[in-house]
Amino acid sequence: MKERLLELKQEALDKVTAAEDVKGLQEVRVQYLGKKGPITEVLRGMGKLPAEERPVIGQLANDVREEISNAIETKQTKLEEQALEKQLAEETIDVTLPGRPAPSGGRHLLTSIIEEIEDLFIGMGFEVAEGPEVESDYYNFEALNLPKGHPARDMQDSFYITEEILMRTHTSPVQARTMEKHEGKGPVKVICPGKVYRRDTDDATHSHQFTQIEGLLVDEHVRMSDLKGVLNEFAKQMFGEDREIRLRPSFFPFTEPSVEMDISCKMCGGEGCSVCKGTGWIEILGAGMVHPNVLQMAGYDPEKYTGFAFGMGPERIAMLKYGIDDIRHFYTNDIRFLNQFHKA
Ligand code: 2U9
Repeated sequence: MKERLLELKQEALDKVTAAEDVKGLQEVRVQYLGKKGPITEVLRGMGKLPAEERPVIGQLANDVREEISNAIETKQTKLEEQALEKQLAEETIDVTLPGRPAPSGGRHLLTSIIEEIEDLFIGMGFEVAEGPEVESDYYNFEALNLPKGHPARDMQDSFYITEEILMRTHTSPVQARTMEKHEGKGPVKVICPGKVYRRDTDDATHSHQFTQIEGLLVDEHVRMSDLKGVLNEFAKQMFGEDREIRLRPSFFPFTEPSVEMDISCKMCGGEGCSVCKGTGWIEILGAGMVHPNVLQMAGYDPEKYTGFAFGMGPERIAMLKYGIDDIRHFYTNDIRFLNQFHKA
């Protein structure tokens, strides 16, 4: 019986040594120390032994059991440490490695240009005013000296929703609404950015939806030179101190007199090139002194108040500034285009 126990002990200890993982180890434990295990078997056979041998065998059996159990504990701890080291080794993060940049979005180029223009005029004391994109025929046309049937209405082909409701074709109705809110009293100094809609076929320079920024200043004694001063300041800050501006006569139903403002061409410095079509000048915006009819309809006495207004297309300014050849890039959200103008 004693040999059998020692044989079992060696057998079990060899298996503990050979065990490669905790699971294998558990199997050894169950196989040798379990209720149906051979050592338990031996102890059950104790009854057949001579009485004087029982304590010896009993003690040996317990020693063997204990030795096997300790060997299993020790091996289990070792296996768990090895497993942890292996896991840590696999999980070791080389903090010197560059992190995977989280793809971050950025401001859309159009948003940046609009904010840049807004900041320039806010710097000159203008406030930003906004209004509804679904507008009434009155505020979009009538209030701007474009009575029903006026031919100039066709210049702005419109998306009508009902006889009297349409998608605004410019942000001018916002200025008309703003003046009305002032009830003919005191200065109005606002810029009005926003989306506008024209029933146009999209191509490289036209889009059925685009943005505008218009401005209005109404007060007593406002003169054309004030308009020129503000536009000159805008051009210099937006396009560079070295740029010249020129005002050419033009026509808009809601301003009289009306002008268009050009800036000297950056590519050729005014000599004439493909960008400025040989003129040396690039048209940027339209402007003029607010038409007395428009002041009147908004409740301002044109004998007491005068004003100037201007309007520009941010897409056009972005296309000039960055040499973009197709207005549709602003709306088709092609990541290859957007990624070129990442402003945080
Ligand atoms: C009120 C009075 C006058 C706004 C003006 C322009 C000239 C102009 C164009 C710019 C680019 C339209 O999108 S565009 O082609 N706009 O040239 N806009 S004066 O005049 C106003 C507006 C409101 C009450």
